[in-house]
Amino acid sequence: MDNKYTILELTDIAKEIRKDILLSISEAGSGHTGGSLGLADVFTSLYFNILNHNPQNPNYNNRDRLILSIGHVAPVLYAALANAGYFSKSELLSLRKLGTRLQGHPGKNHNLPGIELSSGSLGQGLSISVGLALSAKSDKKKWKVYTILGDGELQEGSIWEAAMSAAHYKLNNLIALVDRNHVQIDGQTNKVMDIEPLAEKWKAFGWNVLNCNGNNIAEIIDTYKIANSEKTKPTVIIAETVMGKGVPEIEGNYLWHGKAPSKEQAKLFINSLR
Ligand SMILES: Cc1ncc(C[n+]2csc(CCOP(=O)(O)OP(=O)(O)O)c2C)c(N)n1
Repeated sequence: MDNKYTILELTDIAKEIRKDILLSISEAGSGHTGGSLGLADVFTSLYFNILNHNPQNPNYNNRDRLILSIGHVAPVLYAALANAGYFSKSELLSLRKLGTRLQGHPGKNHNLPGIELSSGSLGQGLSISVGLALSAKSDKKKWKVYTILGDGELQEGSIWEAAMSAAHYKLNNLIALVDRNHVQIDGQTNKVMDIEPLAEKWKAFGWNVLNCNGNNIAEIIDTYKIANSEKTKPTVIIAETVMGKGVPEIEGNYLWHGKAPSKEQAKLFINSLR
């Protein structure tokens, strides 16, 4: 995509996405607020700067593929897609309602434009990304695969099988980002099942490892640009984020992993968005 937005404009878009996350989840009465808010800056950077995509022609062959492995943060994906113009923003209020295209986890068979993968069962997205990246390479295509992983999700063994094969096949067209918010459904990752030393693990599996502040849009964009220049290895970006980022009342609190604000709370949270 063209560099048509300034960092200030992207910051405003991220705020709008956070607002839409809070409105859609509070309307639904259930959903994953914390991780969705924490990833708003990453999704803004991807859909409004990094990805080659076209909301008017969502399935064109040479588009980059955004693979959301942690399907539970669907609200941030839906809000980013709607703000990018894939579908009307009013549809965001149908989140999790019976029979709608915006189910609690993304489903390809619901025909929502921009959805590349049905996900929600943790640990599968990286293997699928490896398959996609391999097929792009063997077809000599230029498109890339951008995968979003959770830090708690990395406790799934299947992630590491995929990591091993991505390096083996030299998939430099695969860029994964780990949402390193240090929490998961039951508490802090280092208490539930420690994943450190994380950068060393990915390096040992043959990956190019980059770090960034996942709530700083300028840094996220710069880091993806560096990742895009890698010639031989898959890249992982370990993005430090804050669960619930933007809403001071819930920042860093794992209890907001899967909790919805009431409509009254959502109004207060939207007013306090920063
Ligand atoms: C295979 C599988 N096991 C368990 C779950 C239930 N689950 C959904 S999200 C989640 C926690 C994931 O942690 P993390 O990746 O850190 O996401 P965050 O809490 O930061 O949103 C769990 C255990 C699932 N969706 N899939």
